[in-house]
Amino acid sequence: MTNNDTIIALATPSGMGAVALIRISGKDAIGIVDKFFRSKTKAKSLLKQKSHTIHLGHIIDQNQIIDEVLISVFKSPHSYTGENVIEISCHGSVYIQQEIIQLFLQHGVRLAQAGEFTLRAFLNGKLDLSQAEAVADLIASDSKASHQIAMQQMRGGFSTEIENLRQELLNFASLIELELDFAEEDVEFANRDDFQKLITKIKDVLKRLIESFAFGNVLKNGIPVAIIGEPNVGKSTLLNTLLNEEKAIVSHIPGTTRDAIEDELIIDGVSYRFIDTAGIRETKDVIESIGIKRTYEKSAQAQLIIYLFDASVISYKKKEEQIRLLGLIKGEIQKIESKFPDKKIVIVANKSDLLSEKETEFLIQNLDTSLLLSAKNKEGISKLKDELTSLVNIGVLSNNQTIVSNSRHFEALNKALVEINNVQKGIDDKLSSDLIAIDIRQALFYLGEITGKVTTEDLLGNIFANFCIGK
Ligand SMILES: Nc1nc2c(ncn2[C@@H]2O[C@H](COP(=O)(O)OP(=O)(O)OP(=O)(O)O)[C@@H](O)[C@H]2O)c(=O)[nH]1
Ligand SMILES: [Mg+2]
Repeated sequence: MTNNDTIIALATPSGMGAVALIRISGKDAIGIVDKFFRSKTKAKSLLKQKSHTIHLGHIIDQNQIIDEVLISVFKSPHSYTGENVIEISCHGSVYIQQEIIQLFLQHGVRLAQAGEFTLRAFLNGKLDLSQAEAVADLIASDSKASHQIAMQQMRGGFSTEIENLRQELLNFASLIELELDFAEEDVEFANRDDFQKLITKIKDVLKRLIESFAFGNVLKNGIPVAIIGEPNVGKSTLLNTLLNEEKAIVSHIPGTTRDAIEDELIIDGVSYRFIDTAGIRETKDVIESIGIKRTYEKSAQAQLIIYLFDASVISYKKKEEQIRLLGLIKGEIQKIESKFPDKKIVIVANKSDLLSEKETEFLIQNLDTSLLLSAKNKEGISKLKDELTSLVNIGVLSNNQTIVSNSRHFEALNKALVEINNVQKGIDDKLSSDLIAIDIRQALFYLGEITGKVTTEDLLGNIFANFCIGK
């Protein structure tokens, strides 16, 4: 990855559109574009224009007008990449886009690699590494929650915190290493009380960030919600109704669903992944058994479980029979609750359309839930959605609490915590300064990996390869 050449890429999605944006960055960006630009009003050189100005004119190749365009000029260091940047807004025909890009490719510009503009921004100190990664998250964000996490990370909240702690730790490392030079005189430059305080503070911050990951990751990728229950209670119908799409096969035959079927849906700005599962029952059918095993696995992985049952079993029944049947349902619910003691289980009664008013009232009085709906007739669905929203605590987000959603950061935070714990142990065991210094260096390394103070070619390659071209 060299940093001296001039790169070009389409920044808008490929294909036809009203307008397209082509971005060029590098030392010679302005000069190269200037050779092929003719202003519409008066002759002017782009090289002489101020930064952050826009110019209307033509892109011309051998006296042929390719397009009428708007050119934005950004001069180093006041640009996204920190280099000279030209942005060409042209008409969104695929032909025009390609003609313009080809023209510059033939005159000393090369095609940018994925994420190369942002990589340059990072290398030129415009962004730290976690901020650069947040740019990719921001582009990929598809819900209010994931957008908020990415924005927060881009503002640099959490990398500033890490960087400050790293600096403090670095100061101590230098003092302790200085002590090594005076080993014979038995001096202590680093105040041990202050050092202990710092280690405790770093540990607390690391732990908090590591814990936030579970929540951040779930919000970013969708909260998994498993829909479970006995066969034929309407699980697949509920999935279809939620998604507004005939995603899963519905039939009156119990045991229709074998494999888990999932899809995403955004409710109130939070993304969920609903998982329809095979109905739970005793069965000799080999394939169905595998499906049921999978139901339990999916439930274990899910953040929330919707336990659905068929409320219509009590219709046209005598009171004693209703009570007995409800007892059976409650027994099933208890079994599920004891199987997943740590999970939030939402109990939902389905097929409310088959109940009389009296039966509905009986149910509501005798159940711990007021979630009664008809998946088939799409009734009572908004109440279920409200329940889900109230269960997901997005308060953490609005509190501006830092949330880690990037698995690379999560890994580095965990490694840093291991090293900090080693430092702590070293202090407790009264190890000599030279041994403690080694652990401190390791912790500094992992903390630096998060903000990009410590980087390797491999690390950068991995991160920026996941970007889109043109960003
Ligand atoms: N009246 C009524 N029928 C429903 C309702 N929801 C589902 N059904 C019917 O119940 C039957 C079973 O529905 P499914 O959605 O396939 O049930 P399931 O729980 O996915 O069943 P399995 O995949 O076999 O475990 C179908 O005939 C549906 O039309 C409802 O709200 N009211
Ligand atoms: Mg089904």
